[in-house]
Amino acid sequence: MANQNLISLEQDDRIEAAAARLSMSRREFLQFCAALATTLGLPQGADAAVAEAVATKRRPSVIWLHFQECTGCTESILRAEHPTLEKLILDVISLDYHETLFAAAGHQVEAARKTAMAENKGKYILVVEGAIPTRDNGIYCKIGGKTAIELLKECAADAAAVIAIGSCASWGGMPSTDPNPTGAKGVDKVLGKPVVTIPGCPPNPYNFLSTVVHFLTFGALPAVDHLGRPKFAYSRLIHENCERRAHFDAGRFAMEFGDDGHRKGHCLYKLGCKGPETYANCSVIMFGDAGAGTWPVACGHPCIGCTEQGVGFQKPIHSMAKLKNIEPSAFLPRIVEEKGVGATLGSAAVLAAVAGAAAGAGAMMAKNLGLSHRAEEMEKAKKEGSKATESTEV
Ligand code: FSX
Ligand code: SF4
Ligand code: F3S
Repeated sequence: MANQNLISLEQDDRIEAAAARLSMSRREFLQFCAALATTLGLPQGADAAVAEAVATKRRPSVIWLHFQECTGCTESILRAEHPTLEKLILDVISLDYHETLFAAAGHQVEAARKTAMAENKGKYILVVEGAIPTRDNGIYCKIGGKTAIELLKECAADAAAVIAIGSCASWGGMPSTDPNPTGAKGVDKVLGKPVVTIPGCPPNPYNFLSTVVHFLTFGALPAVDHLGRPKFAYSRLIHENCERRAHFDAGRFAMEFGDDGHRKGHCLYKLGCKGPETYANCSVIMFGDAGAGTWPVACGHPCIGCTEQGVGFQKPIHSMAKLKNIEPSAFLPRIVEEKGVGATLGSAAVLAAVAGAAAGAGAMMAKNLGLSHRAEEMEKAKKEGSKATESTEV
């Protein structure tokens, strides 16, 4: 079923201008916004609001800090292959400070950071990439004479929102691996307050873009779980939507890399796949934009749980995962869903195309993603007897 609101925007001059700015056709631009709305699990009609916001809203100023990390978060955004995903990201935000991307150096960039912070006081988004070393008063990471701890606290003081991008900034990630010689910690621990986290090593750029677009469209960050992770992306186990799930259920496993089961695409659980204990949407929206169907499990490697605190970089890669639940695969229809909510069929199909998935299975996955999130909210609301919270105030 086509979405009338979105189609009516095709004649809108503002949409045409935005599409031209991004070297896209109007149709591509609208399809992309519909896919974003689907990723966010927004209800029917929200895709038009997303398109309008991306086309017309003032870009929020972003200060992007780098601490202990490999710059993979930034790389994954810049290497994105969708038509102009990196262009879109740089179009929806005004990137006013970013050490990797700035051509200038030294005092010049320090001045740019201070100017952007002063001009956008209380309104800018602080994005933090990398863990913060806290041992020995934080001397293991200094920028412009300041420790990471000092710089983080200074930049967070007047930010409208703080986003920790990548597992390092979210909970310490790789730098915090035992014995954690620098005392690497996540942003929330250093600031002493919750922040929005987008874990992954690297994180999926699509989840970052969707989070920023939510902020742009609704003036608030998306609803998050107890670890600060946006629910639209991290409310489901990878195992629930995995393309190899039927093999798991049927007891067909790869036992060694390169054996018959591995060649046939059987389940990687016995090779240490952490999908059953890792919350992320890699199995739904794929990962890395390197082409159709690319994400670790599709490439034949077990998920290492890179998004999951206590799993990624903590558990040995080939040790067996804990099965967090025994729910049937999310490919199967749920029994609690109500009609009229969740992703539209049109936008689900677009996401399937964007993700490069087979149209039927991809549309089913995307449809399920939006609906299941709504279903969870509805179940919670029913239990609490009140309306579910749609977003988090900033
Ligand atoms: Fe690297 Fe980012 Fe991993 Fe960390 O991504 S890809 S080490 S999460 O902070 O740069
Ligand atoms: Fe997929 Fe891993 Fe689960 Fe097997 S164990 S179904 S490979 S997520
Ligand atoms: Fe990471 Fe596993 Fe996804 S290793 S990229 S969480 S499939």
